[in-house]
Amino acid sequence: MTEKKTNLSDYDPSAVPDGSQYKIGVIAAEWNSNVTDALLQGAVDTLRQYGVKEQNLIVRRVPGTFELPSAADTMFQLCNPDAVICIGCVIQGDTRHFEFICQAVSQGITNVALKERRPVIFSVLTCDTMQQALDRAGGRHGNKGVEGAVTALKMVDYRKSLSKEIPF
Ligand code: DLZ
Repeated sequence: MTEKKTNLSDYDPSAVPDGSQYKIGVIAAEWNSNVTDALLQGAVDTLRQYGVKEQNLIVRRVPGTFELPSAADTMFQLCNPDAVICIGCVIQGDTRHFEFICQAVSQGITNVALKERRPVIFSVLTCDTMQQALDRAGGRHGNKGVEGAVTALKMVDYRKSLSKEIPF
């Protein structure tokens, strides 16, 4: 059976792990900041709600979505977070920038996650219109930053649960 999720902020609160021992990085692109500011707020509010301490929350901005993978990689090298949430918003325009940026960020985030063996969360909206993005940045479809924060906590918990079984 397929499940169609209509609101990105809908989740089961009882299934979200406690984040009080986790160090989480959040990197947001400046492009389309009316959208990425709302996603960033959603992510940070949710991380705080589930116990992530201020000193364990690293928030940074980069110029555009294209820069997110390299910025996440640098954050892993210099700050040693348990996970990094990448926040961006790419809107289809007149040129082919859209497809290059979407391809680079999705592949780049996957590469960093596999290299670091730590979660790198894809909180990137890839939309045809600004309205579609606003609908997913606190509008009628919820907030993709909230979804990213919940996913980060679950994925860090997943990794920690395995490291208890097999020390590495
Ligand atoms: C250049 C560009 C364009 C056209 N569109 C977007 C966009 O919709 N969203 C976004 O986050 N960034 C965009 N950028 C900027 C690129 O991500 C990047 O910052 C520049 O190409 C410099 O590497």
